[in-house]
Amino acid sequence: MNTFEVKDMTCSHCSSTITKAVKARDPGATVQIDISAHRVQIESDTVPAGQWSDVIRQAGYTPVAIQDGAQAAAPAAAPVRKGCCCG
Ligand SMILES: [Cu+2]
Repeated sequence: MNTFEVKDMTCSHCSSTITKAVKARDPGATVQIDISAHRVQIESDTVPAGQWSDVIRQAGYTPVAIQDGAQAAAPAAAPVRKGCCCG
């Protein structure tokens, strides 16, 4: 299980963009998104855990990896661009 906090994911458009990006990388992956908590959980048997933050970043969002049960750390850098028109 890979868990990310994605602060710039703010609506269902954002979550569908991220879901599509994940499915494009691994059609068999399971994606669980909680928009109000800005959480993305990805389960995949084939893609190494370290690659998912890049997948989310390339979709235009700013993921912060979360250890199980831990609080998200502050993002290392400001977002390159806003992920969505609604932000
Ligand atoms: Cu949005």
